[in-house]
Amino acid sequence: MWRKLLAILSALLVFAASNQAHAEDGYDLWLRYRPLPESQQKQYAARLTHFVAPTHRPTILAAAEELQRGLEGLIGYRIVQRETVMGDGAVLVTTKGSPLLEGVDLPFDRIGAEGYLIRSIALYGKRVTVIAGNSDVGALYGVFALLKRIQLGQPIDSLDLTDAPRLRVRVLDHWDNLDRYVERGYAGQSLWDWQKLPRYSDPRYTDYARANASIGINGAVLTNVNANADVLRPEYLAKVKALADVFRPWGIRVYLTARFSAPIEIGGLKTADPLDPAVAAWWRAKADAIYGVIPDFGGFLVKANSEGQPGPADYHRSHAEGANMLADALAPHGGIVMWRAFVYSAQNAEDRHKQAYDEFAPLDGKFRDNVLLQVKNGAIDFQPREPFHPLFGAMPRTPLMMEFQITKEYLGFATHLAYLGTMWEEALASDTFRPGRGNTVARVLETPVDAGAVTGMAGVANIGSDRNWSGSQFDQANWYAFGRFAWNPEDKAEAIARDWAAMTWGDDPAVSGPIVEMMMGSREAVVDYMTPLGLGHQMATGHHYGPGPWIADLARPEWNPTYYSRADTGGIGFDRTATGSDALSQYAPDVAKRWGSLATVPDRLLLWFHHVPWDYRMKSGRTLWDELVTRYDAGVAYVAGMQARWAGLKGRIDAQRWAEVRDFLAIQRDEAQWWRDASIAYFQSLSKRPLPAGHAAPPHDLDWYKAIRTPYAPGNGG
Ligand code: GCW
Repeated sequence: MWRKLLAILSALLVFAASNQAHAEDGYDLWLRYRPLPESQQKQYAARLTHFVAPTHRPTILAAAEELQRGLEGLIGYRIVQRETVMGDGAVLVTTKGSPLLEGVDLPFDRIGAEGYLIRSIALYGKRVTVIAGNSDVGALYGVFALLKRIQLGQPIDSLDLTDAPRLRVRVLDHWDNLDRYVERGYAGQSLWDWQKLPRYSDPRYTDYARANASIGINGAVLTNVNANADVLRPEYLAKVKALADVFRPWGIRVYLTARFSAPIEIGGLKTADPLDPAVAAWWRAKADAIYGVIPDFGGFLVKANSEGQPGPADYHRSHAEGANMLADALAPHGGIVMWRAFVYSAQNAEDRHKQAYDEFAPLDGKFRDNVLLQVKNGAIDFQPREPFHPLFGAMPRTPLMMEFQITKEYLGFATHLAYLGTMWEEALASDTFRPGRGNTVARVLETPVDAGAVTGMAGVANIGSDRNWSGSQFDQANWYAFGRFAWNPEDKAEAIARDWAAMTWGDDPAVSGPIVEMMMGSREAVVDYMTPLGLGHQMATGHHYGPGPWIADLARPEWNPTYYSRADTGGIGFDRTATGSDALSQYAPDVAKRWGSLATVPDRLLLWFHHVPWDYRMKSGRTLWDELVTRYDAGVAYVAGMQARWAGLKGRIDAQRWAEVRDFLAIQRDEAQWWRDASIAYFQSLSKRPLPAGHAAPPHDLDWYKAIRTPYAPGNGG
C-alpha cells in the first residue's frame, strides 16, 4: 500500500518537475519526446539497453546524442554507449562496411546515398537493432525514424525497414534579409543573427538543424531571393561558414542567393553580362573563395529579371546563358545553381499565367547539368488554389525542381489554421499527361532527366525567431509536411498530418483524431472564404493581408485583383481558353481538353479558366452567383467548426498551446467573415443579384470594406 502510494507520489513529482522544466510553448516542435506510459516504456527499454556507434564521426555523434536525448525523454533513461554488443537490446548506429556487421547480409543496395535501413537481427547471439546507411547521414535519418516509431508507440521488436529520399536536393529557402527582416515572414525576425556571427552561434541553430534533419531536409538557402550582394563579401562568408559548421553534422548544406549584378556592386566591374569573360572570371574567383571557406557549399539560388531583380536579360542574354555562367563557376566544386522560373514582366501584355512557360520552355535542354530550374507549383504565385504549372512535364531535358511556399503569404499569415499538406498533395498528384497518362508532377520531379542529374524540392521557409519557430503551433505542421513531401513527393497529406499531430499534440486518438480532421479540411476552407471556384489573387495590395477584390488602379495590370477575377456585370472569371488568353494550350492536350470544356472542368478551377455569366448553372443546380455565396459561407462555417472542435479539446492539451490556438482561431473566424463580407459586397455590386435564401447580407456597404487600411501588416518590406 505504502509502496504504491510512494510510487504514485514520485511519479507525480517527476511529472511536475518535467512540466516545469519544460513548459509546452511549441519550441520542441514534433521532437517533444515526452514520457510514454510506463507499460510502453518497459517494452521499449528491453529493446534499447545500450548503443554502439563510431561517435568520433560528427554525424554519427549527432545521431547518437539524438538517440540519447529522445530515449531519455520517451522512456526515461539515458542509453549508454558501449564499445561493442554487450547483450540483448544493443542499438548499432553505423554504416555499410562496419566491421561489426561483417557477415550480416543487409540491403544496402536499396537505400541510395542518403537512405537508411533498420533491422532487428541476432548478432553474436544477442538481439540487436541495426540502424545503418551507406553514409553517416543515412544512419542519422534512421535514428530519427526509430525515434518517430517510438513517439508513435509502434512496435520495434522485429523491424525490417528501408527508406530513402526520392529527391536529392531538399531545401528551405529563407527570404531573410541581412538586417534580419524576413520577406513574407510571420514568425518574427530571421534566425540568422548576422551581427553576432561568427563569434556567437545561437544554440537555436543546432535545434533548427535537428528539426530539419528529422524530416530529411538537407539544405538551407540562407538569404532572400530579392538578393543583396553583400552576403558574398568575405566578412559575410565568415559568418556563413559558422552556420555551415553548425549544420554540417546534421547533413545540411548552406546555399546563398546570388545577386546577378554582384560583379558591379561588390566587384568593381562595369558590367554583369554573363558572356563577358571578366564577369565569368569574377564569379569563378568568387566561387573558389566560397569553397575555400566552406568546402561543402551547396550553390546559388537566383531570381533574375523578375520583379526588379537584375539578370541576363539586362544584356539581352537568355536565362540559360545567365544560369550556365554561374553553373560553370560552381561545377569544379560540385555546386549547383537553382534558377527560378518565376519570371513575368510589366512590359509584356500577355496573360501572366503564360509568361514563364513562354520564356523557359524553348530553353529546354540548354541548361548545364548542375542547373535546376525552380518552378512554383502554379503559374501565378502561391495562391490558395492554382492548377499545376504548365512547365512541369514540358521540359523533359531540363531538371525541374518544385518550389512550394510554406510561409502563408496568401493563406492568412500565421493566425489562420491552414494545413498545406493537402494543397501540395493536390499539386504533386496532378497528371501532366506528358509524355502520356500517369506522369504526375511528383514523377516529373523524381525522374532524373539523365543518369546522375539533380532532382529537388524547395520550400519557402516559415521559420523565424518566434519561440514556436513558425509563428503558430499549426504552422509547424507545414514545415513538417514540406520535409515529408521533399523526401517522398508521393506521400499522403493525411498520413503526414496523423504523424505530426501525434508527435506534436500527443498520441491519444481522442486528441490527434479531431486535430487531423480539422487540418484536412482547413486549406479548402481558406480557398472557400478567400478565392472560391478558381478565383485567385484577390488580396489587398503589397502586404496581401485581407480582401481587395475591387482594386484596379495599380501600375502593373497583373498586380490588380480585377485582372484575375475579370468580374463585370455580365459575369466573372478569366477566359484562358482559345477564345481568351489560351493559356490552356500550354498544357498537354488531354489536360487542356478537360479544363477547357465547361462540361468537364472541375468546379474548383472553373473561374481560373473560364469567364461565365452570373446565372451560369453549376453542377450543384445552383447559379454561379448562389454557389459563390454558398462557398464563402462554407469557408466561414468550417472555421467555426474548428473552433468548436478545439473547445472540446480543452484540458486534454497543455494550457499555453491550447489557449494560443483558441485565440488564433478566433482571429481566423473574424478574418474569414471579413473576407466573405467584403467579397460578397463587391461582387454583388456587379452581379446585382439578391443573396440566396439563408445567407446574410454583409453588415456594411462596399465603401466601408474598401476604406479598411492595414499599412503595417507584416512581411512586405524592411
Ligand atoms: O509571392 C511573391 C511575393 C514576393 C516574392 C516573390 C517571389 C521574394 O509577394 O515577396 O519575392 O513572390 O517569389 O520572388
